[in-house]
Amino acid sequence: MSSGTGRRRLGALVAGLTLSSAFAASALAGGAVVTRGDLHAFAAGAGQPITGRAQMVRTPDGRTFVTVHVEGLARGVTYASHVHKQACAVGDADGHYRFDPAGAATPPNEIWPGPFTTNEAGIGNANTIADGTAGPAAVSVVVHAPGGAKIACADLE
Ligand SMILES: [Cu+2]
Repeated sequence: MSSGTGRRRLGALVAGLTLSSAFAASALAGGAVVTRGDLHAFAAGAGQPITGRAQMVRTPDGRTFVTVHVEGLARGVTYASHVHKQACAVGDADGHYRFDPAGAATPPNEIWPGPFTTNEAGIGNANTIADGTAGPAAVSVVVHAPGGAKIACADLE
């Protein structure tokens, strides 16, 4: 009698382990969604040979990583960078992407991979991790000059 109970408990334990490892495998197999694009100068940044790239990774566990690498900027200057809600060619990428469109105009409701300060070669790197999966309107990354002007943009595709 007691050994029968033991076997049922063991059976339940094994079933539970099998279920949890199956879940872990599917979560790993889920994969991340990656969008990226090259930076190019906007009209306000014309004259500066701005190049670089931006990348967004939407992770299976519901976070969003954004990285930006920019070259051709002034040396030792701090620039702002944000995820914007329109393509670069549409109204200079329009305004900032927001998780909640009616919410705050700052992180964590917006995604800001910056500010960042360039090195002596005029190169800047920035990254951020947002809690939440960016929606389909998170389509571009804009770099702003210290005064706020939009000087460069990358379409995330
Ligand atoms: Cu911006």
